Amino acid sequence: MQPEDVWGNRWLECTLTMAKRYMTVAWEKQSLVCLAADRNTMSGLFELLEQVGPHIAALKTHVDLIDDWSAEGWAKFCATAEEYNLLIFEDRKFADIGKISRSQMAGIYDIRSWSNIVTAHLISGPDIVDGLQAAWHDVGRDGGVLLLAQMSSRGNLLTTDYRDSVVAKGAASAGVLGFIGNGSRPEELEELRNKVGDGKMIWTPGVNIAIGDGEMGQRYGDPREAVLAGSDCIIVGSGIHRSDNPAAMAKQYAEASWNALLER
Ligand code: 5BU
Repeated sequence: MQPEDVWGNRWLECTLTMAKRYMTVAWEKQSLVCLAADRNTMSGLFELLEQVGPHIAALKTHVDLIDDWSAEGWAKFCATAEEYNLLIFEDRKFADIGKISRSQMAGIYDIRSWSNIVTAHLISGPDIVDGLQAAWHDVGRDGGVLLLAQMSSRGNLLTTDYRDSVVAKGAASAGVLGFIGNGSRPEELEELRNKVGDGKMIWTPGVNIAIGDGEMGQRYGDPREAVLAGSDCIIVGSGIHRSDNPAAMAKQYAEASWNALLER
């Protein structure tokens, strides 16, 4: 079986280089799991990566929540992630005007130099995507932007009208890899997929085998249902890193997501 056999129209219609890279990695590793590596120390991050690296397709970071961050430590961490054949996704949720977002991709963390994917709100208008793409090009790299069309947290202000505007503008933009959808509500996700069509990806946080409410307004839905509803990548954090056996849990999420893709 080749990637196009499992991804179907998504493979044919998602033309961005980063989309093809992700679908290939997911196919190679038989996993649609992106680990939300929300650990506060470099040693904690390394430990987690060594445990779950073989079972995931992408690694989502929040570079600004690490207590002992250093450029050298981070370079080593990213190199290790690449050895595991992982895409690196900084969930920065950029929201400023295009030129400032471009500059924020540089700075002390220099996100443009190691990320393959970043998140952005479209609240400031479509030029943010050009700003982020320009930042990658400034260092001779390629990347993909995921726009927030939905969020998993309760009471968020992303209305269906707002979602539709994000999808309409994002779908027409070559620098957009796809959209963030709400993994905790399969019916909302299905609606989003109907709007998006096959030409862009949908990645979904708010996924946990233990469905229901999480901490501080987080909500969780089932991994299989998210993929059946149209998610291309399940973003799982505490479901994996807070378990007693992260490797076994990552494997379980990988199998659930991969089987759901085959079923879809
Ligand atoms: P959790 O431990 O599985 O709840 O972690 C979820 C991660 O996904 C965490 O890093 C959040 O920043 C991220 N996230 C989210 O939970 N909901 C959203 O709508 C978006 C990102 Br966008």
